[in-house]
Amino acid sequence: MAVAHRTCPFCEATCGLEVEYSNGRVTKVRGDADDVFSKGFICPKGVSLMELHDDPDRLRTPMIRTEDGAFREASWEEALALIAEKLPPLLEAHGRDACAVYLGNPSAHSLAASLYGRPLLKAIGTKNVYSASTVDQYPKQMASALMFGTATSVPVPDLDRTDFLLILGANPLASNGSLMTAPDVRCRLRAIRARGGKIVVVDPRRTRTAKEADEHLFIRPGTDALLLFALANVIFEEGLATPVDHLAGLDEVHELARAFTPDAVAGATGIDAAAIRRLARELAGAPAAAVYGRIGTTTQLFGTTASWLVDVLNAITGNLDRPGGAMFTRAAAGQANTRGEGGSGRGVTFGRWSSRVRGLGEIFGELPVATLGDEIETPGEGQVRALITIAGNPVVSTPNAGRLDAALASLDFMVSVDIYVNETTRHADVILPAPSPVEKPHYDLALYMFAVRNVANYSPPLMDPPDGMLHEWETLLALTAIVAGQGPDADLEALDDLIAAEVGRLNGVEPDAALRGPERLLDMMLRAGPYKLTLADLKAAPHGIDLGPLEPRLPEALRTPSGLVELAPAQIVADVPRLQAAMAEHVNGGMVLVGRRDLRSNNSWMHNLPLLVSGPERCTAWLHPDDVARFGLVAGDLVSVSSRTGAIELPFEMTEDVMPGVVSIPHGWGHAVGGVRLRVAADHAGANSNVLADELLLDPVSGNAVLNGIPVEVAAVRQPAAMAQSRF
Ligand SMILES: Nc1nc2c(c(=O)[nH]1)N[C@H]1C(S)=C(S)[C@@H](COP(=O)(O)OP(=O)(O)OC[C@H]3O[C@@H](n4cnc5c(=O)[nH]c(N)nc54)[C@H](O)[C@@H]3O)O[C@H]1N2
Ligand SMILES: Nc1nc2c(c(=O)[nH]1)N[C@H]1C(S)=C(S)[C@@H](COP(=O)(O)OP(=O)(O)OC[C@H]3O[C@@H](n4cnc5c(=O)[nH]c(N)nc54)[C@H](O)[C@@H]3O)O[C@H]1N2
Ligand code: SF4
Ligand SMILES: [Mo]
Repeated sequence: MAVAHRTCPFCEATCGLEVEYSNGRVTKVRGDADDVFSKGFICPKGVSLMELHDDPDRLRTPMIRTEDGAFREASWEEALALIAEKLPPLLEAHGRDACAVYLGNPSAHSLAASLYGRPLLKAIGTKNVYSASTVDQYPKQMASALMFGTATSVPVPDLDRTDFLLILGANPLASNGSLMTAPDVRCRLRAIRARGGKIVVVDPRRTRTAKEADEHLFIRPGTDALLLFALANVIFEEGLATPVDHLAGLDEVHELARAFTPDAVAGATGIDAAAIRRLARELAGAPAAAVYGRIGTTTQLFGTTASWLVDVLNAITGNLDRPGGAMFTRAAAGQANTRGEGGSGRGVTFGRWSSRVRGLGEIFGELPVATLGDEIETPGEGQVRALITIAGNPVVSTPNAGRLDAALASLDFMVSVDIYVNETTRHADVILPAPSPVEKPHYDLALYMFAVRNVANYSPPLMDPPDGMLHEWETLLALTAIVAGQGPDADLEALDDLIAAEVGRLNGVEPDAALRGPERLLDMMLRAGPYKLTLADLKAAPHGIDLGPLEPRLPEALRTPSGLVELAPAQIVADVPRLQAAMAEHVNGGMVLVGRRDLRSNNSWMHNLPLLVSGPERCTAWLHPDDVARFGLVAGDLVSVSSRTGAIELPFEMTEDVMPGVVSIPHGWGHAVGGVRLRVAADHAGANSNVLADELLLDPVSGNAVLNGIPVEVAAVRQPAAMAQSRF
């Protein structure tokens, strides 16, 4: 038996795991007590690494779809040869845009995708690049890029030193934190209160995080921007503003905030004006405070505007870039705002091209995934006819799931790099599997850019992939060679050398000839990074390297052309009239849908692991008792929830933890569809909530999908066995 220490790849918390293994099996997983960042913390998903490694449904060989729609196992040679036979002629005949790519969430946790995804996209040369980022955090990254100059210049709450934390639309006790890499959030939150600080949570649900907080405010979904503007209004009007240095546009923001008085927003938000005034004074008066918003504030109608206002508040209360406030991480590798001189830069440009059917603007090189179905279904020049998915399950994760499901079935050719035959990959002609997490190298290139401490931790593979299986980075290289017309037997080492040379050139360092693959690239990025680390340094520190608490970085961290924090970016300011109109519309009494995460889920893909999926059914609709009564629901009923795009039926739970007028359903379920190979998940199928998400509802600034605050109809569906009387 051997023991090794490695970083958990399943969520953004980057916990250290202690893994026991022998003969190709993982025999025990526990938290690594010596990990410099997580100090022994682990959650049930980390433990389930063992079950994932063993899962008989996890693919070990490529799969090819046969005439009758079933899959058969194939060799790597055969699978790659088939792709080389089908894909290049399609590109030749219909142009590069005919092939779309969708990158899913695990790509952000994967060295292979982080380092070898870009070369593949470049080789395809398509503008049809999609990812989970447009059903997630792009509004925050867009606002940050406009204000601070790069997509990864996202201020994170300095959890370990703050005295006042205002959390909107995030439930880190279930999600373990996002755009805030912080293992063991509960412990860090408790420490805030233990040192006399205060936590306020704003959420249409009373979440586990809200229950840990000093105060919870219910908010009508989609109205955070109104609340945040009203907080700014009070801070300005009462003379409480203590703005940080290096700001441009302060007067403009002050002017814009005038309309959003607490009284003006109270109706729409459902939060009374006195509570807003008090919150503003507390926020402005705390020695150090941080405002933090996540999924509930990004995946909604005002995603970019709300994300922007979070940092407007941090800036005008003097908390941007100060210890205990919202600070900029300084990652050891790959972060754009650590490169070059600093202090100013080129900034970012959006909308460099647009989607063909709906004319939606490009954002960070991608198009909004909410329009992928349009691009597949609409005939004409540039129609998408082929799709490559990499670690993604858009049929469950993206809006109007029913339509996208049908659209995928109409493709001429589809390749998935994935570990399961699931709701999405069942449409693929070829599925190329990836090794298990313990068979891969791991380094959280992206997530360390948003960590609440500066840390770095590298995990080499513990064991080799099964015989003949390519490493995921080799698979991406093989696909790159194929779309570049080099055929299925290209010299991948030569291609990797080219990529290494390019990464070396960009970083101003020479590749280490003793290394190859992702290790060679990561080593160069570390050496070029702000701490001048090497891969060897990280290998010598299996519990990670602590690079210290966050330090003030302004103005050095800025990459805006002006060299200032752009407090009033034109693209966002232009959206304010729409917000003002929404303030007047308010509360129509209709039901709206919001999501919900559970500690033992991971979006759509960990429901095949018994340890995580067992227990009471979790895919239920939460309804407030007033709504239960209003819709005449009794125990044993199912509830039907419908929207413009579709309808689902599922069990309901009556709870005062959700506000009236709001129904909460978790995403990531709906596994009872033909052709998937998810034998455990099939018994806990649940319903796919994204059947209800409307692909036409977007945050117009970023193109990000609206997944929270979707108008729906709710009705009782009486079951034959239902009791006449409620058990509540
Ligand atoms: N209604 C609603 N919808 C949502 C959300 C919401 O809050 N509400 N959240 C959104 C968010 S934040 C996100 S990030 C997206 C997620 O959207 P997706 O990324 O599309 O969905 P996941 O469920 O994360 O799917 C991950 C896929 O990766 C595969 N996989 C796992 N590990 C590996 C690996 O090592 N290699 C490879 N190649 N594949 C692997 C899994 O089998 C699965 O197919 O969903 C979004 N959708
Ligand atoms: N266990 C588990 N952990 C995960 C994931 C998972 O699926 N399961 N997914 C991972 C991923 S990909 C991500 S992006 C992160 C997300 O991390 P979080 O953002 O912390 O995710 P959620 O737990 O969905 O919390 C979002 C909260 O927003 C609330 N909300 C909905 N609408 C609104 C609104 O209009 N305003 C406000 N103020 N609140 C609203 C919801 O009720 C919910 O409590 O989690 C990651 N971690
Ligand atoms: S919190 Fe996230 S990183 Fe930590 S063990 Fe759980 S899934 Fe893994
Ligand atoms: Mo996400």
